[in-house]
Amino acid sequence: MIAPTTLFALDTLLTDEEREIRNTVRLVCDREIRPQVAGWFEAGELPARELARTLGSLGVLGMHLDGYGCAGMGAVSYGLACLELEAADSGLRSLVSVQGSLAMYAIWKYGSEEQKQEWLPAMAAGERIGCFGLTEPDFGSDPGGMRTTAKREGGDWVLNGTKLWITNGSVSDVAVVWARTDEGVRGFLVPAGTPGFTVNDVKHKISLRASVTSELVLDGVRLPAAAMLPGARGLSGPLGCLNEARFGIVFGAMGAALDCLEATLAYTAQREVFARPLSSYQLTQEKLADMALELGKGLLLAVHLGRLKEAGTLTPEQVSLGKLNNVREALEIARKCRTLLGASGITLEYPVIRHSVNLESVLTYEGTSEIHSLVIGKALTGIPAFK
Ligand code: TGC
Ligand code: FAD
Repeated sequence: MIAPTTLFALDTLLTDEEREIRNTVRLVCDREIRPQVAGWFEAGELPARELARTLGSLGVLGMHLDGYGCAGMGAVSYGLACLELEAADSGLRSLVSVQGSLAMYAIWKYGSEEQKQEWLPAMAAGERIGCFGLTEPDFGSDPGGMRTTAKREGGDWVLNGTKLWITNGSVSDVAVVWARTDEGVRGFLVPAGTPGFTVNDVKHKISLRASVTSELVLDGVRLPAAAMLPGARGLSGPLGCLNEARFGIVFGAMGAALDCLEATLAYTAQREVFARPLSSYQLTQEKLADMALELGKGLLLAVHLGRLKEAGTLTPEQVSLGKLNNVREALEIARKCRTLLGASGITLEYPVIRHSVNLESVLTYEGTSEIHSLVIGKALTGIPAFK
């Protein structure tokens, strides 16, 4: 018997340091997260503050950024960390993606020196949490339509509007909020507790239950001029952050798929049907082979995109290729694994149904599969078909 990643000799593509990082993240997930994650999912609660400190000590928060207490690791190392985190639960990877690739990245890339000094070291350590408010109730795929406004009043900015579906919202110390101004879309740092800023959690989720999802309400929120991110102008500001988080998902989704496949290989080896192990039937083996193939292809694509990112040549369209393929295939793998587990597949005793319903969110956030198809379609034809 050979493990799916061994079949593809994936390790031969990785450096010693990358393998070590992957193994360390896996170890911490095995020890501190896996034993509890199904319980958090069932309860719909996440000990986010405690987890952020654990993840901060592990060094994965903003690990691909340089300076300000960040680890400055390569893209493949970051991707492998996302893979291991998402093998535990997509909600955990979401916490890390939003903290490191969206909130911290926005400050790191577009912030003033004072903003970086104030927030980044504490966020890298997991002592402070950030969220990223782009989506609104009526504008998800089309953030360019946003209604949240920021208006100048004397030396201050006054923000009004509502953001929805915001990961980490109610556990955040700072929200990166994108708003329309007279000079186009700009980003603002809104500290928790600012008068007029309220946060309400989204309840009754069936997916990503081990993740905090919130509504941010900005009602006359007054901020000093220094709260604006000076380096981000226009929609390219927030969209530039999305490239980072989408890249993490290219690896992360394969982590969820790998966890499903490993659980299913173990299950089908011990489950007897019609007096023989389920794994001994040709129909089962065809499913297992197809899943290992898609998993391996997705991992090879992820590492390839990671190497392009490290070389500084990765384009947003290439990130879309990875996000579209790997989330779509991970969801297919999770569903196929569920069939092999039979009735057991619908319980939280196994990770498969949890990954499957989580991946429904992953398919939608960070650009829906349709949006990524359109990005690729535009690249191939030169014709934007969004509108
Ligand atoms: P469009 O006119 O094409 O572009 C406006 C400006 O943005 C630039 N641009 C990008 N820049 C950097 N990276 C990208 N990927 C970019 N895509 C576009 C573009 O060059 C232009 O710049 P400039 O200087 O000329 O002004 O914009 P559009 O309004 O037609 O929209 C294009 C579209 C549909 C692709 C974009 O709006 C889009 O990606 N929509 C999807 C929105 C989305 O993904 N939202 C995610 C919210 S965050 C989230 O989900 C977190 S989930 C939690 C977790 O990660 O775990
Ligand atoms: P819509 O944009 O209304 O799309 C509905 C359907 O229409 C989709 O199938 C879509 O593909 C399709 N569609 C849209 N436009 C087109 C088109 N031009 N052509 C064809 N089909 C189209 N956002 C944040 O800003 N920060 C966060 O931290 C965050 N976290 C999230 C966490 C969770 C659990 C979830 C579920 C979402 C999160 N989001 C976050 C929001 C997420 O980015 C949006 O849900 C996503 O961008 C889609 O927007 P929407 O839900 O409004 O769907």
